[in-house]
Amino acid sequence: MFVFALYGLLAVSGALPADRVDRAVECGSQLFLTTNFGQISSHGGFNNSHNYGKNMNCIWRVQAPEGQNVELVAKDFDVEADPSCGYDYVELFDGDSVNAPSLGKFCGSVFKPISSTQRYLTLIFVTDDNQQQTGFVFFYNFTTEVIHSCLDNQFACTNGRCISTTYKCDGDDDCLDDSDEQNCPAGGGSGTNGGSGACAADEFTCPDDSCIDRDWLCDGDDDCGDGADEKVTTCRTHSPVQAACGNTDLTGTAGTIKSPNYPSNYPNDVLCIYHIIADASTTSIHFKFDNSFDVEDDDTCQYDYIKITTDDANANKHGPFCGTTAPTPFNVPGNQAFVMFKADGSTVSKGFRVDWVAHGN
Ligand SMILES: *[C@@H]1O[C@H](CO)[C@@H](O)[C@H](O)[C@H]1NC(C)=O
Ligand SMILES: *[C@@H]1O[C@H](CO)[C@@H](O)[C@H](O)[C@H]1NC(C)=O
Ligand SMILES: [Ca+2]
Repeated sequence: MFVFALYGLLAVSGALPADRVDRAVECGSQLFLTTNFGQISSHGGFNNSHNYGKNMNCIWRVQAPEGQNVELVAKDFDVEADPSCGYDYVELFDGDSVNAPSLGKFCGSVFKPISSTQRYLTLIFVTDDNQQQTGFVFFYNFTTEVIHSCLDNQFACTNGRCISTTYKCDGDDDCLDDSDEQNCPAGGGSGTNGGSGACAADEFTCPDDSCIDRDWLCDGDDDCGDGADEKVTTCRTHSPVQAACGNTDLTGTAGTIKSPNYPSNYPNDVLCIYHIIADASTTSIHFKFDNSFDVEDDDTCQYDYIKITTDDANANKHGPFCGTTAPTPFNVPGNQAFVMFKADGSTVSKGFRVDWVAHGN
């Protein structure tokens, strides 16, 4: 592990583009923080009553001595609140990179002490271009304890991980020890009707146990009220429209995704879901659309659309896109992204081509 960490540092400092060096000074650090009783603040202006910036994407990694864990305690915490932390958030990873298991996303004004379960803790701070708050100051120290308390809107997995309660009994093993799929009501666990078991077979159970028509899934409207019915993973497992394309995991460092038959017209009634899992060293994925873009136009893109997300409801949501103007290029933080294309039962168009490239640190 030690050798690996050293190698990582050398590799990073050798290949750092200039803009990344600047950004590392502004927020985050390419270096491991190794001094006990340290402090991490969201941005330099914290003490000067400046709110944090727009479109931030910072990373800090703390390294405790072998045999100790990293404990993180908030002195101040104020990050744009959202039920799924979909806009601005702190995310913690139990390891030396963002590829380690997530300990959860945090936003709002409550942050309970938490520790890693091994010597490394990775912390990212991601903000969008809307609404900035005062940010945070964390203290960290090294401890032999494992400190963990999930937030009110989180489910505590048996293995200690905290996941959004919306993932409980949704048919996917989000805890990675399947504890979120245990003790589900009868009728649940199979991927449909996982919530309360009280909804009809052609209905979807929202996290608050209300029932919505399954035709409303992935139609661009937030019918559950918390975004659960518009999540790509929900579309993948619960939508009545079968994924005719995609449904595969795309790996590597770059690729191209096209609508079916592109540049000829795509067919009616298609759902394509691609899950990009880029190489482990990836810190963001860059998306660039071909100018030749044509997806059935509508003011709200309710009929046919493409969207790209990290699948936390509204987190890092790009799209839905439709019409004849290609979306401008953008980055999605982390090494994973979902690309979803949906077409309804009428009016077909030429579609899209989008190239993605993984960027490392
Ligand atoms: C803010 O000011 C306090 C007291 O002057 C100082 O201890 C602390 O390090 C400062 N924090 C930041 C983020 O600059
Ligand atoms: C780490 O800091 C927290 C919060 O100040 C404190 O409760 C805890 O005892 C500290 N742990 C160690 C090992 O110093
Ligand atoms: Ca919907």
